Amino acid sequence: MATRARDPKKKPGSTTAAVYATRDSDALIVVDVQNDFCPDGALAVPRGDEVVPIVNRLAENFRNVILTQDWHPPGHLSFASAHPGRSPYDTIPTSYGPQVLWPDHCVQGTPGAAFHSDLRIPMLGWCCARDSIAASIHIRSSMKTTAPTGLTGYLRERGITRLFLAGLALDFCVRYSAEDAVREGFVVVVIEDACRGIDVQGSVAAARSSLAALKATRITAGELSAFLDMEN
Ligand code: VGL
Ligand code: ZN
Repeated sequence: MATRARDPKKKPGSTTAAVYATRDSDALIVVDVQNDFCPDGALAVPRGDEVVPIVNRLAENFRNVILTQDWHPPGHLSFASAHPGRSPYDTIPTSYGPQVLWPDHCVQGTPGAAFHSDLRIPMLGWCCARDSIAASIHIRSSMKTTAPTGLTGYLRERGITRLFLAGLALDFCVRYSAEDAVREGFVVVVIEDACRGIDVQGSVAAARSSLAALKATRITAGELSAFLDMEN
């Protein structure tokens, strides 16, 4: 797959432009590959850092790469610390459905909110920060939802119609972004081995069945070339 991203005749140090296997209308959405979701982070996703080299290789195939960033103000409503008497991983009802309460994580401007330092994205198109506005607003998807992130408009303006999703966590932001993207009319492909899940209260299984019900395509990074050949 990685070899398809580049001109096979390219000599080391030559300036030949990359040859992409994907279409202009494709984008790779890299969800929340941030320090707090990696080992030793405040809300570590088991083996979350393993997605980094996979995402780096995937990114070489795309002209359009978008990074999303969980970016909470201090005291955010999704933090258990904002709800006296509650503990991390308790669930509370909200207007948008049950909300798992998290340890404080990805607080704006902290090292935990920074992207993993090994991410290498040659063609970064857009960085979409969620929840940058108010502690009382929760934007759990990177796509248009209860509050706009701007990403849907960016994608439409660029003529992007098909999204390939990777990142953290499969059972929360990747899942909700995939659901909202389908609702917004995008074709959605989840690259499952480029994601890792948190898995609270059966959330990975729930995410898988939701993706299956949405008819979102699920592939592995190693299947990308064959998938593109089949579709193009
Ligand atoms: C979120 C942590 C884990 C969020 C989701 O939507 O802010 N944060 N999963
Ligand atoms: Zn969060």
